[in-house]
Amino acid sequence: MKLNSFTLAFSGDINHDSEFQLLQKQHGDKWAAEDKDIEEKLESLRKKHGKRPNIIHIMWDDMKYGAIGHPMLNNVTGYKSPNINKLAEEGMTFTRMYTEPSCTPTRVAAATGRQPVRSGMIFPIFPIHRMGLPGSEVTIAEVLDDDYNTGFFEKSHFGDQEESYLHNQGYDEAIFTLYNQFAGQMFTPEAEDAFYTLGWGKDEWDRYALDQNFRPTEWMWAVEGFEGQKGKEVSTPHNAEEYHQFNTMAYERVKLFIQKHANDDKPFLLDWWPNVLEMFSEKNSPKKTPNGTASSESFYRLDKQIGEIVAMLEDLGIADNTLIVLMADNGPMAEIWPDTYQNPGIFRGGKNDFLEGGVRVPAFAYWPGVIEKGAVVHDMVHVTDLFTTFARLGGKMDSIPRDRVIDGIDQTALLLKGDGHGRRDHVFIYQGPQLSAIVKQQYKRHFAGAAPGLAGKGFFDLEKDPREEHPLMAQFLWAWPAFDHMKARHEAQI
Ligand SMILES: [Ca+2]
Ligand SMILES: [Ca+2]
Repeated sequence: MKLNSFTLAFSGDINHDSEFQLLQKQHGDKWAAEDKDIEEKLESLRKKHGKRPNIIHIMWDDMKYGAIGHPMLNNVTGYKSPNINKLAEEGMTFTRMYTEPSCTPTRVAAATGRQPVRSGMIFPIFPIHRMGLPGSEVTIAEVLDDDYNTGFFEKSHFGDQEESYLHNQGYDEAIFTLYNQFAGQMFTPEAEDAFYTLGWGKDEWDRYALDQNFRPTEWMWAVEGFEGQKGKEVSTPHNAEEYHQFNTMAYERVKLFIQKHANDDKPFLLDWWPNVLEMFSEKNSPKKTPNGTASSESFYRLDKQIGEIVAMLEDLGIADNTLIVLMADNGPMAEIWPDTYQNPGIFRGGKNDFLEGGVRVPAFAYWPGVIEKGAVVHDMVHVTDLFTTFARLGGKMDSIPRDRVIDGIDQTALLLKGDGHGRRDHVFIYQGPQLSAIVKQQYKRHFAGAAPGLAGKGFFDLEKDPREEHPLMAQFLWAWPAFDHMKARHEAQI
């Protein structure tokens, strides 16, 4: 009976996207057998530790693929990430982790297992957009529910509606910013004095400005809340110092959360999405990284904090029952050179691009004794997969809603069995509402800017041409209908 219930829970009853359904038809029997092994392994871990695994998801901003994860890369980029390099050496490096191309969309995708086009959260939210993650979306904290202690810390970017607040989206406790670092750093009198931002808070109005409500002045940056209670404002910085005070406080709360729940009967889910990388305000002197920009200096601070967190897990004796997933939320932001962007690195493009540089990010997983040491996996993963994988690890696949399409695929097999055990060979790359490109296996087709009619020269072989510099048509006439069918299947479900 038990066997049947988990077989059912892992297979057809989740309303997966059509592309996964095709894969499942081809590989379902093999995957069901694998799932049986995996369930036995998870069950033996549960017996050993007396509970299901803790899950920590650390996701920072805007970093190019290949900036960190190995001393060789650090030498080339001028970043310093000794702690993450060590986790990569002792854990798993993903070489095809795909995100959405900007902050809010990726964060929503991670939390809900759904591409943001399905919830309308298709662009980064700023003060005061008056929009946010709809309450009807089901987050991973709502899925894990009372079986897990759930905490969210630092940058949500889920928007400024109460229903989008994390303590109203299933998290037991949350301290979070509604917007991004721009708001915290640039919508301040100090930044306006330095002309980082124009026309934000100055009260001298042009005498021709008739509409006194055009420029919003009342706004709130960060909120603290507990499930079932009303949230309260905790920070709306007036200068860089107050901005950093909030981030420091959020980090302290991350540590307190781990200490508080380490020996609890229930495991925990900790989403720590820090306000790193920074745009302007990390002014270290002397510089601590050879690169020296705001982004590399602030990332060095995060890397140190990550090292402290891992040491804390070890001291508390819970490191081997804790999965940590570490990643960036999208590619580098080209708008501010050189503080947030020096060059795109191996791939081409950056934040908000449909090119690989926009959506293929540095990503690692660490789970001592469970994930193979030094694993490098080339299987494709999309950020939505974390939702479904965390639900599986938490034993809550049955709580994933069945009334909507779920893009996230359970990738537990990849974590536990390694390279070649992924269950995805495709990603759909959106810019806002527009499906701009599709990757299937090693092939990619650009749709953005393509004229209708002929196939167009929008086909790429990413193994031979990772920078997408040699658009082809004739060689890929076989792929023209294949991608057309794939696009039609996908759009029928939107
Ligand atoms: Ca971002
Ligand atoms: Ca909800």
